[in-house]
Amino acid sequence: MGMKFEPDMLRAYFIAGTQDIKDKSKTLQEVAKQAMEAGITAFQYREKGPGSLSGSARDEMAADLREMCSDYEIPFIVDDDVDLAIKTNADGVHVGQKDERVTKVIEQVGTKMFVGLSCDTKEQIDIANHIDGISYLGSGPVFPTGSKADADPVIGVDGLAKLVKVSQLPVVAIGGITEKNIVELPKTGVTGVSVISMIAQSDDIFRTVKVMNDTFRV
Ligand code: TZP
Ligand code: MG
Repeated sequence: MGMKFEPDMLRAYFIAGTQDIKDKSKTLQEVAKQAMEAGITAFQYREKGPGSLSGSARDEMAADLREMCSDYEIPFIVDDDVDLAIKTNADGVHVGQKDERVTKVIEQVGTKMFVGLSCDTKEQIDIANHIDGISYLGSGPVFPTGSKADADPVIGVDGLAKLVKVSQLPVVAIGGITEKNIVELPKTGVTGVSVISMIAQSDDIFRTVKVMNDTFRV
């Protein structure tokens, strides 16, 4: 049994895989460790797309990051891979609409870890509201993103606010969030933000994570 889900975990949520570290003088472990030192509230391992690891290299990376999350007492969440989540004893697993079916994932691991689901339409949220075993929703992309080649259309700040109204679960915003535009998000009712490049490409991870935490601290 992993860490129990708390909405606070969504405040400063860092998502990353090897492909997101563009400055190859740094490793993902180094960037993740700095982000943890700086106070991220959750980490999701998302090894996907060009430049990502596979096989045993991926398993070893996952094991490293899992251990670091335990040390820093933040949840380790695996994107779209129930087997890897089980292997690493993850605290959570996150799936999208095009990934493994969320009801199947809940059946497989719902007693052992929490489950997050990406929803970017009201219809998807209506369905999620009626599924027992989902802990939080991720909604976006709020702004244009360069981190996901097959990202769905941008929903904007107003679109996000409409989704939060419909959701019975806490919502974390995703997609194109920066230190500039993050100020537009608390008014939508989201619990926090999940980001890739804002941290992975930051010139000062401590400042960046502080902005995230300060924006959403209750
Ligand atoms: N899902 C929707 S947008 C996105 C994902 C995984 C990428 C977010 O990356 P960034 O760099 O924070 O825009
Ligand atoms: Mg996915």
